Amino acid sequence: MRVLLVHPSPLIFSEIYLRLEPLGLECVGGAVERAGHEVRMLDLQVFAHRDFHDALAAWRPQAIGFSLNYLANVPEVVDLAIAAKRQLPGTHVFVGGHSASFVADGLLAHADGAIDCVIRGEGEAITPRVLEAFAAGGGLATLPGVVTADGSGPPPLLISDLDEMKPARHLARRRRKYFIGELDPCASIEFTRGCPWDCAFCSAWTFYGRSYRKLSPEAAAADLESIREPSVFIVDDVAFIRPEHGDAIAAEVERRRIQKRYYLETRADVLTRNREVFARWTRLGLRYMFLGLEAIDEEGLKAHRKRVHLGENERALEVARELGLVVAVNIIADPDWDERRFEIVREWALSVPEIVHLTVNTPYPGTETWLTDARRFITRDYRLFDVQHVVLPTRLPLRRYYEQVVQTQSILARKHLGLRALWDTAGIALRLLAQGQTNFLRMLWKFGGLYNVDRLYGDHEREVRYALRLPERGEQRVVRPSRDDLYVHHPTAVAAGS
Ligand code: B12
Ligand code: SF4
Repeated sequence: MRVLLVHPSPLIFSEIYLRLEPLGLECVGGAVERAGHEVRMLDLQVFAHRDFHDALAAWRPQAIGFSLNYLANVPEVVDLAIAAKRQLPGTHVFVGGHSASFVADGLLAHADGAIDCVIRGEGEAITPRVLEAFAAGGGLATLPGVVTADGSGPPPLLISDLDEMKPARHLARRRRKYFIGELDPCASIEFTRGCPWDCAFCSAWTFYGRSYRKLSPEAAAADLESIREPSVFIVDDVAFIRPEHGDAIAAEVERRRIQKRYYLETRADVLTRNREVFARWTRLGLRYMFLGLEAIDEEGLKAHRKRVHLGENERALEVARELGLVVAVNIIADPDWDERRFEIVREWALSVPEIVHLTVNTPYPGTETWLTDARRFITRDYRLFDVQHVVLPTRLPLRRYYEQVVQTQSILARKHLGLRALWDTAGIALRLLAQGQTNFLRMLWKFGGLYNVDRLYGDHEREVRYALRLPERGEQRVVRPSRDDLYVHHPTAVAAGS
C-alpha cells in the first residue's frame, strides 16, 4: 500500500524556541515500512498545506495516517482528513498519537466519517495490522486499541521489545529545519518510554500505564550512531531515572567514540540523586537540560503532586550549575494568580541564571486535573489548549491576566533572547550562519510578533467549529478520580507484548 504519514503544523511554542522531528511518526513509519508498504512522510511543521494536497494529487496514497500528539492540532487534523476524503474518496484515513488516544470518540464525531479509525496507544505493532484490515475491507473494530464509529477493539497492548522499533529518520525530509536553541540542526532520540511518577497535571504516566521501559544500551547507542546531526534531543520524559542504564549507554557511546551535543529533560530529584551519570554525560557533550520545577513554593508543588520539595529543586539547580549546564526551567502559572503573584515569579526568575519558561495551567484529557476541573472551562476550543492560552476562569479579568503572562514572558525572554543575549551568543549565531543554519538566528527575533496580548486574547473570539467534549457526568462525580478512567495503556495490559 502507498501510505502517507502526516504531522500537523507547529504551535506557538515551537515557532520560537524549537522545532523537532516527528519521532513518533518516524517510529510508526519504520514499522509500516518493515511490513512491506511504501511510506512517505509530510511534516507540516516544515511543509505547507499546499504540499499536502499536491502529494495527494501526485502520489494518490491509499492510506493516510495523521499524528496527533497535541490537542491544539485537533481542528487542523480533522479539516485535513475531511479534505483528503473529498480529494481521494477511496483512501483510508487513520489518526494516532498522544492526544488522539484520549479523545478518540470526539475525533470520529467531528470528522463525520472522514476518519476511518483512531489508533490508541503505541502505534508500531498495531498500524501494520490496521493496514491489513483496510486491504481486507473489514475487521478493524476487533484490533487492540482501534476505535471506529462502529465500536472499539480490546485495550491497546504495549510492545514487548523497544529495541526492534527503529525510527525511520530517512522519512523526514528538510531535516536541517529541526533545531532547539543553538543546537541547530538537532535530531531526536528515545532511550526509554514512560514515567513511573503520577503528577496531577501530566498525561505521560496515564498514556503508558505508569510503565517504564528501556532500550538496551547497545540498541540505544546504535541508533545514536546512525544519526547524522551534530546535536541530539533525548526525548525521554525523565532522563536517567536508572543511573546504571544511563551509564551503560554512556559506556557504549564512549566505545563507539560518538561525539554529539545533547539536550535532555529530567526531574530535580533524579538529577541530585544520580549526579554522577549526568556528570558523565556532560563529559560526553550534554549541554542543555530542562527541569520541570513547576512551582516556586511548597503549596504549588503539593497541588501538582510533583513529589519533590523546594529544597530539592534548589539543590538540583546548584548541581546543574556546578556541572556547567545551561538549564531551562518551567513554572506553571495558575489562573488564580494576581498581579502580586506574577511579580514574585518575575523577581525570582530574574534572580536566577536559568532560562525560565512560564506555561499556563491546562487540564488535558488524560490528566487528573481534567477530571476535577474540566467542568470549569471558559472555552472548549481545542486550539487554545496549548499551555499558552487560558482555559480556566481567572481571578484577574482575562485581558489583565494575559497582560501579566505576556509581560512576564517578555521579561524572561529579554533575559535570554534580547540584545545582551545576542551579544553573548554572537559567536554561535555567526558560526551557524556560516553553515547556512538560520533557525537559531530567526528565533532570536520572532518573540514579539507571536507573544502579544491582542493575539492571545483575540484568539478567544474566533469561531469554534470543533469543541472539546467534556468528561461524562459519571466521571465528574468521582471524588478521588480513578486511574482506570485515565489510562490508555492499562497497567494490567503492560508487557503483554505485541
Ligand atoms: C518531545 C516532546 C515535545 C517536543 C516536540 C516533538 C515533536 N515534534 O513532536 C517539543 C519539545 C517541541 C514539545 C513541545 C510541547 N509539548 Co511536548 N512532548 C514531547 C514528549 C516529551 C515526547 C514526544 C516524543 O517524541 N515521544 C517519543 C515518540 C516515539 O512517542 P510519541 O510521539 O508519543 O509516538 C508514539 C504514539 O503516540 C503513537 N503515535 C504517534 N503519532 C502517531 C501517528 C499514527 C498515525 C499512529 C497510528 C500512532 C502514532 O505511536 C508512536 C510510537 O509508539 C511528550 C511526552 C511523551 N512521553 O510522549 C510531550 C507531550 C506530547 N508534549 C506535551 C505538551 C503539552 C507540549 C507543549 C504544548 C507544551 C510544553 N511546554 O511542553 C509544547 C507544544 C508543542 C508544539 N507542537 O508546539 C504534552 C501533550 C499534551 C496534549 N495532550 O496536547 C505531552 C504528552 C507531555 C505531557 N505529558 O504533558 N514536546
Ligand atoms: S510531569 Fe514529568 S515526572 Fe511528572 S508524571 Fe509527567 S513526565 Fe512524569
